Amino acid sequence: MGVLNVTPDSFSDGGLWSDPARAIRHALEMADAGADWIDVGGESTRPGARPVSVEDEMKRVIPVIREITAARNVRVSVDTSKPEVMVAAAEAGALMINDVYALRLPGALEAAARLGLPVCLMHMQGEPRTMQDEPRYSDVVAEVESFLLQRAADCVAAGIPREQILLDPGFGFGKTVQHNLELLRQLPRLAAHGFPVLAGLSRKAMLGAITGRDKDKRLAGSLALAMLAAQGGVSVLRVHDVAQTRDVLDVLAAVWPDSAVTE
Ligand code: 7PJ
Repeated sequence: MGVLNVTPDSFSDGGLWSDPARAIRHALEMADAGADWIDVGGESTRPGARPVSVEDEMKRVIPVIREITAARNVRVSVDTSKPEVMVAAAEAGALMINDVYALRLPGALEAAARLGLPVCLMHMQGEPRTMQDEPRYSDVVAEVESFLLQRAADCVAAGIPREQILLDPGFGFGKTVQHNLELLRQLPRLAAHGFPVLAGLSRKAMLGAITGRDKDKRLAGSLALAMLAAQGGVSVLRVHDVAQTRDVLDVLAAVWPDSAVTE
């Protein structure tokens, strides 16, 4: 899954693709490089980021989704928490809802269920503005797991079929480096529940902490994490560097044919 942030202030490619024509070109490059999904987001979830209005988020993402789906045979997911944006994105051709709030905002669960699209439920402790201030868990893996399973049960109760639900531990969302590493080590446990697991590790701050490198120099670290996550049973990798990640997965699939990431 290739990341397309159509925002002025995202984690690692902030502002780069905020011009729609450039954003679309970048999305098509990622599709040609082997992305099965393009994840289009119009609201930054970076620590400290400001909220965006429904209107502004729509203006950013809807034309881009429309153009990507018209130009290439690639599936688009929409990275949003707002029910209005979910509905408009689906109408524009989006085929999955990726929500860092796991459909907890008012109306989001009902909107997603009505649309009948697959949903990715992500764990986040707190909210983006303050989530990295002092993340605390008594058992991070158990807490993330039980939150995600409860949200999945809520989705099923709302009418979303089990097969349409993906789980994501939310690396970097209200977590210290140690929390992230523990979640990474325990991915097989999360994957054991039968829901496909999605992981976003690409260029994240934990790599800055581990390697000491700035965001634009985290490719090797990101690829190492992609390999580890794939071996941990992840089904979808949300990444910035699609071609290079493809190579990693091709190598992994050659060595261990059964471990191939499916999307
Ligand atoms: C994630 C996401 C993630 C899911 C972002 C960044 C931050 N959605 N949106 N999982 N991260 N599902 O790309 O660094 O990890 S925005």
